[in-house]
Amino acid sequence: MDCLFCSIINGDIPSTKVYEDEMVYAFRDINPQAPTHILVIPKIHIPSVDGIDENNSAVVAHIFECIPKIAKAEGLNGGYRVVSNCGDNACQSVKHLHFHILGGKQLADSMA
Ligand code: DGP
Repeated sequence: MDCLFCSIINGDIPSTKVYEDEMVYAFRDINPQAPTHILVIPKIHIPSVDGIDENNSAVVAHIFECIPKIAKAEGLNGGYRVVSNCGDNACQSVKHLHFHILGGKQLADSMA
């Protein structure tokens, strides 16, 4: 399967890693939209939020255990935003489930 984020997990495409364990990989977004912009992804290929089900939701729960630890390590004490774009209307550009962590400044009040 030709997937950009699977290639990043495999190390075929370089990335700036901020966290990794047996289920999860987190790295800096190549086009940061905030002073801190990290992508947190499952190592298994799930195309989007739409692909989460009872067979794979444990990795999603684990991602949400990792996110506060990553945020703390990044010093995001003032708060941060977690976003996952799902599908074309949400402008999802990479079809591998990912959660954006955005922080390091006062973020916009509007999300859409
Ligand atoms: P989304 O639009 O929600 O699908 O977000 C995809 C994000 O992936 C976007 O913010 C840019 C980032 N991205 C795309 N290609 C690369 C890459 O090769 N390396 C890194 N680090 N980030 C990438």
